[in-house]
Amino acid sequence: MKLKSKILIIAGSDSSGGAGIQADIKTVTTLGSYAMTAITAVTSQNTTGVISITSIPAKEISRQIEFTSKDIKPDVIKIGMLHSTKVIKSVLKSINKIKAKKIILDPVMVAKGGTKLINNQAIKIMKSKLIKRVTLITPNIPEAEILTGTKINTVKDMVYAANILLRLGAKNILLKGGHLDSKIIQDIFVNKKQISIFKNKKIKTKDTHGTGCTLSSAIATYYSCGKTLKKSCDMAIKYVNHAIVSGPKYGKGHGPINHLNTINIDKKFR
Ligand code: PXL
Repeated sequence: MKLKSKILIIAGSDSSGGAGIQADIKTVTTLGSYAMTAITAVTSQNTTGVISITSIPAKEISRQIEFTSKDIKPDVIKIGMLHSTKVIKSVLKSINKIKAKKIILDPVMVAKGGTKLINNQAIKIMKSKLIKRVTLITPNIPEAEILTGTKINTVKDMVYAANILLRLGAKNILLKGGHLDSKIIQDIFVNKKQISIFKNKKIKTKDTHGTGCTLSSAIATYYSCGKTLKKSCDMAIKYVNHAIVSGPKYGKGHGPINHLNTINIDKKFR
């Protein structure tokens, strides 16, 4: 199979393999593209929770981004876990230096088990500087609540929060509705010109570890292959849904999804 495109993933490592860099590489690879990485932190975890987080020095994160990109230019960058102000500043500097244009940001804040993956000071700079530098942000409801200072209980509240994010400088937003209590999940795609709602049946399972990482990496891959952002979101949501349905039921806690589900692999989307 010929490789379709090149993606640089800037994110944390999840030793359990379901989220973080591991989920990102599996997704990009499964969808037929070439994955490169800049690791921001190493987490020790299993499906029941995170026991420790070790930061990678900010300088080393910048080196991974800049030196790698200098040789193999990524078509799209996906950003995941950024735990400190120092790390965000370095990443901003590096993506500016390499003149990155297409960037998907998953504003990772809390792991499934409840462990915080970013500190409060870093959230501030994500809000004031990073959001406006990227092409698309993909917050879930708790993340959108923190970024906008609003409470989200309905789809109307989601639209309201997305508009605040637009005012903060976000160009495109995919606000994921999975945390609302309903049988249908409504994810909304918003920019200055349009609001689209993707509706999908909620799948009843506790095994959803890494869905956010997987979704943003799938979006990055489809987008790198020339799909529009909206279409990329639509296709990525379907990919994640199939990965959840075919989950391997591993572990005693929040288990991983099946990145290798073959639904879209053979389809020529480029
Ligand atoms: O799903 C968010 C996430 C992102 N990045 C890393 C993680 C997790 C969740 O556990 O471990 C490294």
